[in-house]
Amino acid sequence: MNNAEVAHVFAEVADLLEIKGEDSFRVNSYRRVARTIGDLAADINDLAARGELATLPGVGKGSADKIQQLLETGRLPLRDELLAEVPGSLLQLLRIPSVGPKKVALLWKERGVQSLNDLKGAIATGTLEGLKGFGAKSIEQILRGIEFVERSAGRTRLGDAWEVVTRICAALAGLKGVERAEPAGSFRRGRETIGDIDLLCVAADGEAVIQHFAAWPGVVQVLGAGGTKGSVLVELRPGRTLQIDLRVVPAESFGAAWQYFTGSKEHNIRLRELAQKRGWSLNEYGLTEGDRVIASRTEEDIYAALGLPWIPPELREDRGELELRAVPGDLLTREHIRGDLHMHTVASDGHNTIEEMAAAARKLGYEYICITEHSASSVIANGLKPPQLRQHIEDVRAAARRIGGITVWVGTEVDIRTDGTLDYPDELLAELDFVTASIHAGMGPDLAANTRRTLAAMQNPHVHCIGHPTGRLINERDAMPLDIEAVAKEAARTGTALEINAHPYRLDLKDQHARLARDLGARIAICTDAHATGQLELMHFGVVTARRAWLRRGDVLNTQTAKEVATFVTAKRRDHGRPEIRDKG
Ligand code: DGT
Ligand code: CA
Ligand code: CA
Ligand code: ZN
Repeated sequence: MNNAEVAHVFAEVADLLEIKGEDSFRVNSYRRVARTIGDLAADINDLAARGELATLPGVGKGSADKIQQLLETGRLPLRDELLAEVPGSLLQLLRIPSVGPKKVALLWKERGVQSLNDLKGAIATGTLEGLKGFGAKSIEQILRGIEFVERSAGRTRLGDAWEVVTRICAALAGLKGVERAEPAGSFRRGRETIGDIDLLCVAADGEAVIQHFAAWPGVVQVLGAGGTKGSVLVELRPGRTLQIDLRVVPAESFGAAWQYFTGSKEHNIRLRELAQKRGWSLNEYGLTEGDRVIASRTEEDIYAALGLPWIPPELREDRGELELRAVPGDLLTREHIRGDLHMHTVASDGHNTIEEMAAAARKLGYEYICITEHSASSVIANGLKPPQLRQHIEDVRAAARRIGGITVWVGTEVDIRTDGTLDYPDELLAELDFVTASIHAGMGPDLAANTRRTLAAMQNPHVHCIGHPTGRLINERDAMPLDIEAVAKEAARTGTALEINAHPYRLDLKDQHARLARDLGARIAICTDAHATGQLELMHFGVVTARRAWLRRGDVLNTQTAKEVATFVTAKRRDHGRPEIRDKG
């Protein structure tokens, strides 16, 4: 089992215990273990082999034994015992954003609800009437939540698919007689969620490759396995499968197949129209005129024959890319990124020290990082009260002097309160090198209120970036309603950056919003929000999202040098005070 799978089992146990009604201390200890393992950079199996499980924060002897047992047997007896008492189908209900274990327990114990379908039935027949916490407003919210769950069902987050796809492609490429193995489809285009995975490979013996593919250890079901095509389900975590299709194609038409199966369908339709205008046809075997093959070996050949530059997969969504005469040479790449401006350490809810984060960032080739702990309102995230922040500033500055080869700044991820004010006074914010302001609580359904709150934060001269602006959690929680246009314009006016939070559960701003924000003049910062050293590598997903937004190097704040970022910070402090103050001056 990998880290994510182990974390999932512990999180599920916590949910089951809470639904059952166990005391919150016990529930939280399982939840803490789940979180620690989920954020871990090292492989849990390695730690277990070295007998170091109990050294992890929040992991005592008892939990260490349970992890060990889970790794050895793939089972946790406590989970099985709980599932004998609490219907497992209740866990579906937890996917509804406004429903937590306490509400699930009420629904189950008071109204006999055991599944999502039961809940829909109970709402339709009015059975929930009189149940505490289920008034008309709350039921409306639950109905919206059910609609959201059904909408996101079956789609897998890009980050969750990443590891399995990378592993399987590497395994295929290593097989004898396999020339290459590549992902296509929405995965290659970097969409935030993936319906199924489409893989292509060139191989001497197609049938042998498909047989290998079907016998891969992660496969839980073989849907089909022939001479040129195989289709399987792999288990991402207990109860969650992902379909992977593998096609073996001839080397001479690999480019045509890769182009076709990368999509998007809309992009392909437009491309086929261009071919048809010339009297040609285009399909997964090639671009042809009658029996004559015009292009098929590489994607570049196909696009060139149609008078187009090779279009990067992230752009293939029929959003104007077929009108491009040339793809911008400075379309953002991971190599352009010089630093990361949003990360946490053990000082709030992170798992590594300042030194460890800095060393990991230096290894990635970064020139600078900024440590941004949570503020006091984020109690569960162990946010810092003002005196603690003052001490923390000293700590980071001292660490920065010890660490060579990278600039280490001290900042904060300050909470934007409901009224738009911030969690720290301006004098304290003024001491920081970079301030990200985020909404973590009270994300209401009111667009005007959410927008006002965000604009107010940007009007503070000490706020340099808005973190995860819409607050969504992909497949878990919808974005809060927000006037992106107004936010982007104010960001441009005040010299405030907007974040693309690179965590694959967030990707917030999303691609289309980031593109709009840039078009309206806003600067974008792409940051990982890392809570552990390994998560600094999530930058990749932020860059993919930025490419889908057509962002270029100059659009992104953290492609700039440390000196230029510092200039961005001082420019805002100088030019964009609170409007009422500036207007008087
Ligand atoms: P997904 O799996 O829902 O996240 O999205 P895709 O884009 O991976 O779609 P999928 O798996 O159904 O098909 C993979 C690619 O194959 C798709 O992006 C384009 C191509 N394709 C599939 N069906 C058609 C079609 O009817 N016409 C054309 N032109 N291309 C198609
Ligand atoms: Ca697909
Ligand atoms: Ca497919
Ligand atoms: Zn954060």
